[in-house]
Amino acid sequence: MLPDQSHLSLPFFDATHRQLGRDVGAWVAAIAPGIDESDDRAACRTWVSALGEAGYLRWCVPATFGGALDALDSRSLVVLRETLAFYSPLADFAFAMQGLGSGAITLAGSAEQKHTYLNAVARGDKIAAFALSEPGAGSDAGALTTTARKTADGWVLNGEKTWISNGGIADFYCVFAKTEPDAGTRGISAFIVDADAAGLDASRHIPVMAPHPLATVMLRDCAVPQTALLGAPNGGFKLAMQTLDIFRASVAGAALGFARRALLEATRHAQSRRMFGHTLADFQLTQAKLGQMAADIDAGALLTYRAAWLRDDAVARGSSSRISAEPAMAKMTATENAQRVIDAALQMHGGLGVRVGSKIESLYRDIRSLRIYEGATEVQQLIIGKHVLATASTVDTKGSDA
Ligand code: COS
Repeated sequence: MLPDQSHLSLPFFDATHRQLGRDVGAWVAAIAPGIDESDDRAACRTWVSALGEAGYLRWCVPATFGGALDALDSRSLVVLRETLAFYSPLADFAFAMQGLGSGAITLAGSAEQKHTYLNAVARGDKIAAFALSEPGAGSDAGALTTTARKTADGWVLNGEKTWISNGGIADFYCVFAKTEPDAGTRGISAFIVDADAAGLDASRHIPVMAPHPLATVMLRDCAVPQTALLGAPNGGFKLAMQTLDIFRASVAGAALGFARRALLEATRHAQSRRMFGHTLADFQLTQAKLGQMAADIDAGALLTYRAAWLRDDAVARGSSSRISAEPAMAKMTATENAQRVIDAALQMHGGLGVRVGSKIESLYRDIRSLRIYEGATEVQQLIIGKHVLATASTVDTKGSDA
């Protein structure tokens, strides 16, 4: 089963995206059925190796350090995640976390850091993780309390990071910690901490409704060398936000993959299920529902492709202007709409939809966390709202009120 990829003919994409979509679709369709996903951590390791071997992790890093293209290409990330998610949420997760976990190194790493980590990420030899959230700092990321204290040899980190994707299986963590505790968001720095660093404990696995590697990471007098500092001292908050700006559109891509799969499952079910002497698809009630689902998916898709295109276009033009509101709109709309689409698809399946082990039942669980991680819907609203306020103040309406 190959998904309909007609959306790749939209002008947001070029021939390389269309080819990438076809290639990864054929690849993942062939390999997914053979991968045992009953143990999420083992499955993620398998997916990282497979994605690395097939060359798809090269889209997570720039060409100089083993990547496919000179710079991260948001549209490729969206195409890859949308297609992987259609077949396997864990394949998508494994791919995405290699990008998010190494994104801060791509943006701000020294040549040596990039050489050490990015090449290995692209091959699938090192598993990456992004460690920002804490028990008291989720949406309010700036409230984090993990500290990094300067010593003669480097830094000593203390604190608790939680909800860390790939926690427990990662080879390294990009950790955000306070280096100037009284300076708010301007007192946070980023560090690369290897998983085997003394004082790092990622053994507390967090079980969740759609199982994937997730853990709490304790840092107790965790000493790292001076070279572990990532980017500018006290520039960590902005670096975290910039990293999220890149990957939020790709979360939207994953939501599209889930939603497209749910729509296909629902459509096929409606065409074959008989009731009252007809198929389910014969009823206008069903047709209206399918129509709404398709439109909801396309609304999220267009915002997603726009966000990715805007960023790629800015990079191509050498523009450093911030693009935050559009990825936020994409993530919010695509994930919220996907939740509604999957719920409608489940309803259409009736009892079959809630049977544990059915595709719709697992999609119903898989989509839920996408509305929370990498910035909950409410955070996206905040980002968009701030943008609206800032934009309004630049518009001059004098003389147009008469
Ligand atoms: N790019 C560059 N700089 C950014 C930025 C971005 N996307 N977003 C914020 N900044 C800068 C601001 O310009 C500001 O800079 P100055 O200190 O120079 O003025 C600074 O960072 C602080 O910004 P702001 O005041 O907007 O920060 P807040 O503490 O109000 O937080 C939100 C803003 C809520 C948007 C932020 O905390 C956030 O994104 N939270 C969600 C975190 C998240 O996604 N967690 C999931 C982790 S991965 S599962």
